[in-house]
Amino acid sequence: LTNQAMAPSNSFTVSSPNVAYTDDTITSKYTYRTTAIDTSNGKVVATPKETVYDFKTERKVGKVGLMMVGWGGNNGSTVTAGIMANRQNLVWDTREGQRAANYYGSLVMASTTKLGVDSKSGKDINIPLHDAMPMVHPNDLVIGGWDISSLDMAASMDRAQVLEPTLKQMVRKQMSAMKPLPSIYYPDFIAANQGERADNTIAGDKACMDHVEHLRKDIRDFKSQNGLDKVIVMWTANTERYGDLVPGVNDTADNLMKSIESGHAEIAPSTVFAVACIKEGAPFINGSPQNTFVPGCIELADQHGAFIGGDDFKSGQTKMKSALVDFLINAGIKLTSIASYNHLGNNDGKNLSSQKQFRSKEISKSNVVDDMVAANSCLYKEGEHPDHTVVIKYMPAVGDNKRALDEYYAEIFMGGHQTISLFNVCEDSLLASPLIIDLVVIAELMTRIQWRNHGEQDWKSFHSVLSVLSYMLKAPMTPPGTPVVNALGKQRSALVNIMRACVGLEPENDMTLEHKLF
Ligand code: NAI
Ligand code: DG6
Repeated sequence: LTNQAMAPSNSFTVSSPNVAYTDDTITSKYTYRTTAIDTSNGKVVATPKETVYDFKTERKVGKVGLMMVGWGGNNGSTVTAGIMANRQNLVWDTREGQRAANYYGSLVMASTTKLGVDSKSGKDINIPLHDAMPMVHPNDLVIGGWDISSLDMAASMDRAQVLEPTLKQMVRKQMSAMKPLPSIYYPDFIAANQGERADNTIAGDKACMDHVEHLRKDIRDFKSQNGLDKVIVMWTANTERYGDLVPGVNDTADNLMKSIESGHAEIAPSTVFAVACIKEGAPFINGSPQNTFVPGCIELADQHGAFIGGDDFKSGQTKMKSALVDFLINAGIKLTSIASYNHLGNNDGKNLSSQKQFRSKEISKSNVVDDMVAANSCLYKEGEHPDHTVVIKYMPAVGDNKRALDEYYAEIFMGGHQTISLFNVCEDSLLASPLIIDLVVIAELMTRIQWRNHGEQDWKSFHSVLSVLSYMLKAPMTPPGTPVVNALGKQRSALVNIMRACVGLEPENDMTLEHKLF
């Protein structure tokens, strides 16, 4: 091991006795500093604590495939066309002038992070997040997937009504050559109004092992046909209803597998996909709100050391909420109610006009401020919580241009009130597509990182449940028994600082003492 090799794909090297580069790996010895609190004896005693870890990252990214469930939907077709446009550096005419392909909205591709301070000028040096570690470039993703609708991707993109006609024309030929694989369809799980598009289905209307095996073979075939090193699978299909959690049915990995074998009616298509991916070792991410990851599924992932992540893309209204509420409560302002209305006219909105599917979305949109409220005992008594309501209405005329209206009502100094009103209009799928990219890029990265307690022999992977994906998800799943963090800033810091630890750098702490102590 040396500490001075530079891989061409990396934008910087770390010069430190704690970091070693080989052609294949980056290894860091990292001291994780936390504060342990002891409240016994009626006192609160804070003690600095240090844990030393080693991290090892494989530098070779390899050839990566992205398979989307619901490929022919608005998100699936938009992200596919977007990646093609980027790959070819396309420029197209719009009524507002020319537009060029970009990755705006992607944390990985369009945001930067402070690497450090230039020792000569004292200025911050910022790098694209994508350069913080070796990551797959989205332009290099090989894309495929499944849909219960047989439309090819060009027709799907037309149906979605998201992209400019001039752009669609430029990718039409390639898109028309892409056809979704048939998928499993259990009508009870999505709205009845979706039935008319289900013309591309695998026989059978409830879970069975044949379905698991069929999907596993689809993944293997996609991998071998395209010479891929790995495949990441993303659920961007319709929101399903919640599955009932039934003891003996989906509470343990064994019971879940038995329930699939016996065709139990409470096993959702998304759970069957998750099981197939877990068995195939393909990371599976749920971009919709339903409880795909029943306890038995999480246990199965853990048993197989397979990565899972979810739930529900955090694109617009909720992303604003998880930033704004964090700001308000951390500013000492007592938020007392949030009213969130939205209406949209795309197929997602049509599916959500059905009560059971709406309920899944209502749950994922409603829990996003809990941790911020619970953390501030100056403002909120134990168990006290702001009122929070979520309304979604289907309004066909506005298509994918979702309207989100939010009113935040807060109590300020001496009984006064502050009302903040937001009106957010945007193409829903243009916000969700970059999140799909981020989720894939980061999930892939996590497949190449290992850790161990310093001094131990054996390397391990991160926990199966990838909570590091939280920034992109409305209802972030965390390893069982661990806290959920919803605050957007904290989610970003966790992600960026884990990347820094993997290359042996301290967390970015924003103290900037070098500019204060001289
Ligand atoms: P969409 O309705 O346009 O696309 C969903 C696709 O899934 C459809 O093409 C449908 O035929 C297909 N499908 C349904 N069941 C399937 C199955 N069992 N197997 C394979 N394909 C299946 O919806 P859109 O707008 O693309 O959104 C997708 C999901 O992402 C929805 O659950 C939505 O709630 C969620 N989401 C979307 C966000 C956004 O901003 N667009 C943000 C957060 C979540
Ligand atoms: C309307 O709420 C439909 C939903 O699918 C949302 O568009 C989607 O979940 C995005 O929600 P948010 O709160 O992240 O903008």
